[in-house]
Amino acid sequence: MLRSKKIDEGVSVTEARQDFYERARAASIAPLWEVLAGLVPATPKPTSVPHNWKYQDVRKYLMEACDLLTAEEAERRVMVFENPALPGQSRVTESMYCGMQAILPGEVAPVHRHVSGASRFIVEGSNAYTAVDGERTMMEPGDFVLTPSWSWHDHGNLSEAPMVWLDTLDMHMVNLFNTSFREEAIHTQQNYSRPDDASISEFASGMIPAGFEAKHKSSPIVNYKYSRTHDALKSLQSYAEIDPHFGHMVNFLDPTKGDWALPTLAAQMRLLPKGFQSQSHRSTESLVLCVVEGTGTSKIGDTEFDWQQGDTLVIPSWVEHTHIADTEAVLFSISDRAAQEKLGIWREQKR
Ligand code: 1HN
Repeated sequence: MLRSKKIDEGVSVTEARQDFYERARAASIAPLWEVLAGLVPATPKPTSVPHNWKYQDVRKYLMEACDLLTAEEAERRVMVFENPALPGQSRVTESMYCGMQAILPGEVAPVHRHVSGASRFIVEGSNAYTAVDGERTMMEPGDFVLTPSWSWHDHGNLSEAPMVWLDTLDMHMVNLFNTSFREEAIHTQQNYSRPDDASISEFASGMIPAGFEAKHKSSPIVNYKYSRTHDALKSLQSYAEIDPHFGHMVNFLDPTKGDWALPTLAAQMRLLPKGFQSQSHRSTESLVLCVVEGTGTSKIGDTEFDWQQGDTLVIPSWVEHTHIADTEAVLFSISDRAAQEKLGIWREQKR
């Protein structure tokens, strides 16, 4: 038998049905057929919209915040990227949180930890550090730094200039499940139990310490240094066939497990040669891009966004996009793909 009706057509409302719905609702019971099409859309229907936060605008607000309060007062002096379609929710998309944090010379952002896992992507400055569970790393532009779930972390700036980075956290996923815990340390700074960048020496060169046992689901590497990432991209560019959708791209992985560096967030870095135009792509991940080097234009859905160093773009789920590089460009990206893959729900479509 052929079906006589499609889900999207809905069900007509009669007086008797309406009366029934109202009585049921009063008992906290509701008819599924009134909401089914919206609950289970045929394709993703994000509320969030594509956007580009121009770094020069963001920086002005950050520097104004620096005049108004200290990093310690704020705990973290961050200006949050709020999707224009989701104001007041601290969401860059439905599932992702992003913001830019500034720390001035001599300031500290005190030690705390939370269930939500985080990453930093350095945009401006040098010689400021993050310390994670007893290991300190000095950060430079392009570095990708992890503060895994429940790891103690604090930041400090030993330089003469502000440092600015992009924070990405998975707290909207954590809060969906109501699994958030948070703790503040008594002191503002940690004792260092290992040499600076010990995890780079021990885990980022194709070997791991014998007998290593993973303590958590994230990579043990604290800082994926841009000098190494850039090297990898340049090596690929020198001989490898370019991917028509992604350019030359590397994935930031946990070398002890082969999975993404964080269990919920997937980070990548791509190099787009001058004049490169990517073929159209979409996937179910919410993707945030940050421009490391170069200039170009991205068409995201129907909107074109010109970008330059420090700009942060967001591509909601299932929105088709292409990138054009006017100069050689390097783009960092971070998304909820790692969580989606673990749930078996990630999809992509290449054109
Ligand atoms: C946090 O701990 C940091 O450690 C940055 O730098 C942003 C946003 C919400 C909750 C915790 C950080 C954050 C955050």
